[in-house]
Amino acid sequence: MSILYGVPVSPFVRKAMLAHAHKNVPYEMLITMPNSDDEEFRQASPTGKIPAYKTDDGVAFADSSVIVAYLERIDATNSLYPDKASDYALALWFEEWADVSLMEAAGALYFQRVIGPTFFKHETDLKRVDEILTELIPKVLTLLESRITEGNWLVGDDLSVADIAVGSCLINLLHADYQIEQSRWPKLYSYNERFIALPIAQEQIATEKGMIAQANS
Ligand SMILES: N[C@@H](CCC(=O)N[C@@H](CS)C(=O)NCC(=O)O)C(=O)O
Repeated sequence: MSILYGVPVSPFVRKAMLAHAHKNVPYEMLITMPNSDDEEFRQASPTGKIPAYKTDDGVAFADSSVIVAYLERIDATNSLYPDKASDYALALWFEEWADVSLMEAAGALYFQRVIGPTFFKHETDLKRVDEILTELIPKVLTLLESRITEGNWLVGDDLSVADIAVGSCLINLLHADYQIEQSRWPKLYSYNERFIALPIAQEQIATEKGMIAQANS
């Protein structure tokens, strides 16, 4: 069976887990911290970043986008990539933007409020949180609001890699107790509700909440 290296509370590992769950592809999770010097993990991830992966035929690599693309090639059911070329491009754009820009804002808040205090015993930097809340987050949420169209999901009516990547960032906000203002970002508010209600998201959130509660106890 394939091996996923990482920890579920990492947003990029979460993205890989959500893709496996959506596509019903089984895997074994090997709990691995970023920068672990485990040899097999480093074979897969020379930079030490999580997630990393080893396929059931023994090929190792890292990066959530690579892992999701690999999954699609081994099992095309519940496809995460739209067929139409322009929709495919749009989905990849959302994924890239979420992994970089949305993650920069949502990940910063999640680190300050959850990951730092829970797993590294860092104190929350309230000045930094203020900057994140007043500058970083409104900018990305306003952009996202402007890109949400009529369909159920970000690119049309089917869930795609765009939703898996953006949704992974929205789960950061949920853990960090950030409420999306309905009056300011109405389309995003509804989109977030829809994503969080998905059974795959609910299951992922429950797993992560369990880990966070255990680390805090
Ligand atoms: N582009 C990578 C980013 C992975 C990433 O930055 N992972 C973080 C954990 S959420 C990490 O391992 N950080 C450790 C480091 O940068 O040294 C992906 O999509 O997998």
